[in-house]
Amino acid sequence: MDVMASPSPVPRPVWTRACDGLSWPLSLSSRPKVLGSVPPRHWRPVAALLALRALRRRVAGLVLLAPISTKAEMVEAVEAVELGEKLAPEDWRSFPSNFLWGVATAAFQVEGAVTEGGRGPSIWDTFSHVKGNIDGDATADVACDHFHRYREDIQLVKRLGAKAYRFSISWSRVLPTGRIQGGISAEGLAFYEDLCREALANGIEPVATLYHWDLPEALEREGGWLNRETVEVFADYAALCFQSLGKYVKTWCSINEPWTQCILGYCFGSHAPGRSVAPGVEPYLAGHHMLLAHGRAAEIYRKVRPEGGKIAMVLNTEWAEPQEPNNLEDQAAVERARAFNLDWFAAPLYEGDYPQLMRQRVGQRLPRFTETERKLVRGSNDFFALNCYSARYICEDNFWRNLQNTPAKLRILPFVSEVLVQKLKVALSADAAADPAEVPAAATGGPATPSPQTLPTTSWTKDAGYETSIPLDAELTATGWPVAHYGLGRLLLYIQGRYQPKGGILITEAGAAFDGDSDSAGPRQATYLQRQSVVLRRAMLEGADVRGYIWWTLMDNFEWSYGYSKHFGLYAVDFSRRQARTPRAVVATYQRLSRSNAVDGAVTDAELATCLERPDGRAMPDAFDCRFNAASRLHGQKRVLTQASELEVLVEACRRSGNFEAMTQAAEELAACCREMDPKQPSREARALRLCTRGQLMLRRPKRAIQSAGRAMTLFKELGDSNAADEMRMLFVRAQTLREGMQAAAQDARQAWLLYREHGDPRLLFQAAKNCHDAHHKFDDQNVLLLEKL
Ligand code: PNW
Repeated sequence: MDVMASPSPVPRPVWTRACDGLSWPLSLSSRPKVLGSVPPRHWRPVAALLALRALRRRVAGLVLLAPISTKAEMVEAVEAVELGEKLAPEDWRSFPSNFLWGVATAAFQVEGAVTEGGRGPSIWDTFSHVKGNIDGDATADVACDHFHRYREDIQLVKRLGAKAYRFSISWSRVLPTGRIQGGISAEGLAFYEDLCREALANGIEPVATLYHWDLPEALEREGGWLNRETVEVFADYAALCFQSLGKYVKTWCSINEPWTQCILGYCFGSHAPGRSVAPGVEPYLAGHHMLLAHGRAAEIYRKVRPEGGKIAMVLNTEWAEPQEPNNLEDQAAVERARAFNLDWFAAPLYEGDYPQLMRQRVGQRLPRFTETERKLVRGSNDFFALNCYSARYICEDNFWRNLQNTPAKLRILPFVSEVLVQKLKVALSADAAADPAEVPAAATGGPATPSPQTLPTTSWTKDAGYETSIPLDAELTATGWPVAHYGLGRLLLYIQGRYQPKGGILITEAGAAFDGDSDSAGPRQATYLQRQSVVLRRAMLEGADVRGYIWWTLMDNFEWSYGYSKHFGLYAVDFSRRQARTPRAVVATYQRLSRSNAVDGAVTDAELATCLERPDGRAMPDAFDCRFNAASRLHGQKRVLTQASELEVLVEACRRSGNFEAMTQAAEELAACCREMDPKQPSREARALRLCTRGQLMLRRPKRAIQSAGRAMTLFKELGDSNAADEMRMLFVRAQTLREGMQAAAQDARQAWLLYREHGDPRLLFQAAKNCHDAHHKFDDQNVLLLEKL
């Protein structure tokens, strides 16, 4: 079942639910009761909350806990009390006693020793040795030298007070050719056995990932994840690992971040195996095989599983938040973002198939599960393993929004490898001088470049069809990911609501890298960790069943295409001084957190109360959240509402809640519906068109406003309502003026944009974006008048 069909599964926060069904007037005697029921220990959060709310609404001089005289104040107090009760049990700071604090690494990123003990090469060895693929042309040949220093590293984990160490097994270290038939490396297996024993001897639970992106190169040559056979080869490898390490490891991760591998590896080509030849086909195929491979591993594990043993596929996503919460198109874009990221893998695992929305948009290119495969995959996760680093604003993908968001996007440009730039140049250039031979071919870390004629016409990006942006003032981490803790909380609640995962949620990765030396980066990381713990606790109090939190990463390491330039480590590693490890400021924060197993005492109740809210304070309007959201979801599924009466209710609901975007769309549909289904009721259509014209003008959509005003004018004339016809004429003229104004500004914007494309001066880009913005907002003043009429 697609989430779009069901009403929002996440329970709405208690403070918006608190007043449902509250009837007014409340008897006077209930007033003291309300306040009297606040146990003293809750006064502080209640007071803090009242103050916060009062501030937010700019109500000057609301005296805390003073006699309440208005309904609004009463409602506020009731909400606050309930919130206080729920959020502030005396020990809200404490995590459950068995909460798993951990730290993570991955084989390729830390081990080094790439040719020792008979280890075979992996696709990442190949990819990273191609000049231009990795920032600074770094390789992971030595990395942190964890292979030789794991004992020392386990001591670092111990010093943190961490209870778990998540590491990954290098497939080609255990099976140099990827296959059992190619020989098992005893030395490779022994390394992981020693590592587990060392961890356990130090009171640390080993959490093992079978596959963290380093596919044996030998398998890649046979098609890698595009080859169905890899599913069975992986199953054999998994069985071997369960057999030799099963006595030590009770928590298994099968495959790490299929999304990242599929998109960066098979769509953008910025990760191994560096493919972007068929970005509308290969990512889906690779992902499909990864799901099946996980399913087979889980099936095998069930047969040998020891007491308490569990396995899950590790999924990653950023929280997707509509850039403009009132904008229906943005809401739809958010639905797409969810479907094409987390739900792409979570829906098959928990619901037995890809999201319906994906099926609709990808069609035949999206593989299908047979009945047996569906059963294999569905229910194969013993817990929900989640990696989450950020949140983003999502919006519809069109020229204007792209342009408007360009300055923000310029801030988050990731590392673009030389190889990619070169490939793009060749692909886009019709110029025969560009020599495709300069571009590495498949065997050296990426397939041959497509010629302009064979440029792919489909891609995951197009299928997903959404744009991401971030506010210009948002704090960014070194990888350009916005710091947005609320996103983690909302994501956890989304997962809990939609998938209700048995075995709870284990955060298998979260963390941040910051630029600068230890002095500047350390404290920012420390703050980051502390805020994460608050959001985590809050989401848990709201019902998210989170069982543990594993920080990425123990120490700075080979950060994939970024080489050694991004520092996620709790410990800094000096790669020029024999990989010396030094604790960052965040270590002390981590230690306090894991040892006290509680949110720091300095964190206030108010911080807890607001930590799920987006920083700009914009929230979904109520009607959007419930009634309208449900209807718009239906709409998204093309189950168009055909009854005029249903649409009328919808229009009214949106109008009341001030959701003009949605109201306008619904009114537009209502008008169309009246024309088609009820041609005998021109007055109904005319009324809908009037509302819709006003809305379109408000939303600065003059072209549509001209159309609807024109038709409404004719209808009102026919109906003999000259007042209404006059109003429509006036709106018609206004729409025309608006269109001219916008066209002029649009031309300016395009001009600046083209100049920027030609000269590359970013100031021109900003100019273009500003023109674009001005064009959109030029007529805001006039709209105030319209607003009053709605
Ligand atoms: C994850 N993206 O990778 C991995 O699991 C880790 O190995 C990695 O070091 C960590 O996050 C930090 O980057 C990702 O571009 C890499 O969206 C890139 C993306 C996402 C996850």
